[in-house]
Amino acid sequence: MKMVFRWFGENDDSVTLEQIRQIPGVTGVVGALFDIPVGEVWPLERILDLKRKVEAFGLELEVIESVNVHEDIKLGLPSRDRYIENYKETIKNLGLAGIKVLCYNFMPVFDWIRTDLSKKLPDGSEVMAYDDRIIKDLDPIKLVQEMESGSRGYSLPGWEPYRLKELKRLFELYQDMDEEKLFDNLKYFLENVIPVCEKYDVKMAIHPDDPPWSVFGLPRIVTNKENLEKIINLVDSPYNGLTLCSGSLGANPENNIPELIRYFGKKGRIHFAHVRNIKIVSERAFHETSHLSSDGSFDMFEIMKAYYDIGFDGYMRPDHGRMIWGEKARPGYGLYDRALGIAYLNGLWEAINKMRG
Ligand SMILES: [Mn+2]
Repeated sequence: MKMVFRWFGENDDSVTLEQIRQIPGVTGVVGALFDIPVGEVWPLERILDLKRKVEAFGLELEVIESVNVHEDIKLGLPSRDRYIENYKETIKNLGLAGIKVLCYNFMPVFDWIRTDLSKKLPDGSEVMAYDDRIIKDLDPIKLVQEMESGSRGYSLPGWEPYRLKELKRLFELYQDMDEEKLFDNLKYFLENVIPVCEKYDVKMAIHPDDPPWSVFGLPRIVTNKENLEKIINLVDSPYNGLTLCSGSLGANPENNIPELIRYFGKKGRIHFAHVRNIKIVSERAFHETSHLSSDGSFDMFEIMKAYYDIGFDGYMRPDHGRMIWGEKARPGYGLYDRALGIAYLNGLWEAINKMRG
């Protein structure tokens, strides 16, 4: 297991590489080029430039999160071929730069969704929360405005302005889209890009939908065991793999996270692990928590044990953290609570390792 930490770059992150390198056990960062418009090629020189910056602090850059997939690809429009060609070029450049894993998602229109970016917990810490009852009565445009006003001035990954300015048009385009058609479009995408991944040794790792159910009537397919199985079989290659995000999949209590880790881990298809806890408060309502088992709904010991038992040698990162100790940062992505999460996960790992002897 290689412990890594998500970093948004020197212009858009309150956390510095200097700080990240001081978190015990962290070997690298998860990065991206956030200024390149979706659908455009990531130039090799820009990727190398980012890599050099990261390596100057003794850290590795081997995981990218995310290269966003253009809506025309998800929609299966004729224009998708041009964007897929660009995506293939980006994969090639990432491979030439030594990137090993590419995390992406296939969620229509929206990326991850929360109804509250700074819910206050009894101890004064702030977390992100989701409640389906709020979503049901909400105009998507209103949600976008709330996400923007709650982001403390940082761009939120997945909520880039380009994606949202055409909201109305996108909803119309998705009107006739069902899960089956979305699967077909993912298959077409993967059939085209996986051969390039194999050639340049870059593993695709699809991130689950967050939350793992339909929102605003839009189809979502990266949601449960059955669908994950279907996805890895769309193109049967070790390069067609998963980012197993416990907090996303686990929002549906029917998803047994340790079981999913063991099942897909044994198939060699988990390339990237997002490990975090959430507290499910009622059906389709949850808030984020510290990583500690007793603070949330998951048994983090069982989750880490599952990774240990499958001999997981991929990349792992803590996922969202709480906002604590007065820190001002992008919601979910402060330094303090994610660093605490890493210390805790590393502690579990060491204990399991010594226990297993
Ligand atoms: Mn995640």
